[in-house]
Amino acid sequence: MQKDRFFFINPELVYYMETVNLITEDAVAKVTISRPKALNAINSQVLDELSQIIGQIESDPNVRVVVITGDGDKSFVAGADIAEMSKLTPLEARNFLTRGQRLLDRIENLNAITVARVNGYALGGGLELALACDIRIASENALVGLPEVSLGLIPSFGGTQRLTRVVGSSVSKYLILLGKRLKASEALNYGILNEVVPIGELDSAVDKVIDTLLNMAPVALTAAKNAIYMASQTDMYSGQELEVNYASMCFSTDDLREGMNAFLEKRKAKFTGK
Ligand code: DAK
Repeated sequence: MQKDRFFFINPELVYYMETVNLITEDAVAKVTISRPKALNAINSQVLDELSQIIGQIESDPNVRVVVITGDGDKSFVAGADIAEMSKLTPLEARNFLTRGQRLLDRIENLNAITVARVNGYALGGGLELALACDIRIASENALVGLPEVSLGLIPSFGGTQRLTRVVGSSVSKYLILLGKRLKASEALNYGILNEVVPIGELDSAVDKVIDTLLNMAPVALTAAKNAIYMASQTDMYSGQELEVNYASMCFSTDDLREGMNAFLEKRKAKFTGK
């Protein structure tokens, strides 16, 4: 496929860059990281292009679900690019690190719900990217881990923080300090992955998740996502206060009336996002 940069609209928005592309159709944006020869490892070009693509998604209020995946059926993202990193000076590394952390923060804080379609290796920065997503659906051939200490490094795109929030410090230390690479089924048991399916069923599993999300009330979805995010940022009292505020705000939406009326009238709700 040609990899020039261009937009075209109708019926889809397609944005092809050299290493990352975006296809937006209706309310769903699909982002693919594409450096198959390096198993989709993240170099500074990927960081730049992914950042532009995420900017595109941030500015499109119609996008409700974002799927992030890697090109091919072998690798989601095999980490930050080791060949490039091996030549970085401390200052260059700091710049790379800061841009990577900020980008993953932006992905974590998108209003849309994000789904990592983990189609193979998700190591180092690859797992960190998946951990910044809301939901992780993986194929059985996925292998996940944060093996940075084996390279003389530590996870630096937020991995020490996000993995610990998902699995707790005991398991996080066990995985990071031993540089463990987990099979998909093991990662599923730890709760790092949410679903694992045969590779041939990955797209239908992701589609099912997308359909379910698109059938939920949009305002409630974003409110729930933000409230859950704040659970790791604040104390119990403030978190609950925020939860009450979000919940009361839902009572001002047409969608709440529609959802409750639909239940009482024994029909499927039709949400409008208002
Ligand atoms: N970077 C660059 N190239 C990679 C790569 C990576 N992370 N992973 C794989 N490749 C390349 C291989 O070099 C090989 O290239 P050629 O030799 O063909 O040119 C090609 O992809 C195919 O890889 P293999 O031949 O090794 O394929 P296998 O199926 O045998 O093995 C593997 C796949 C994923 C198990 C293996 O490639 C592997 O172990 N890769 C490294 C995985 C890894 O350690 N990932 C963590 C990287 S560290 C920071 C910011 C962020 C980070 C760090 C610092 N700051 C700036 C401070 C993040 C760090 C990381 O992510």
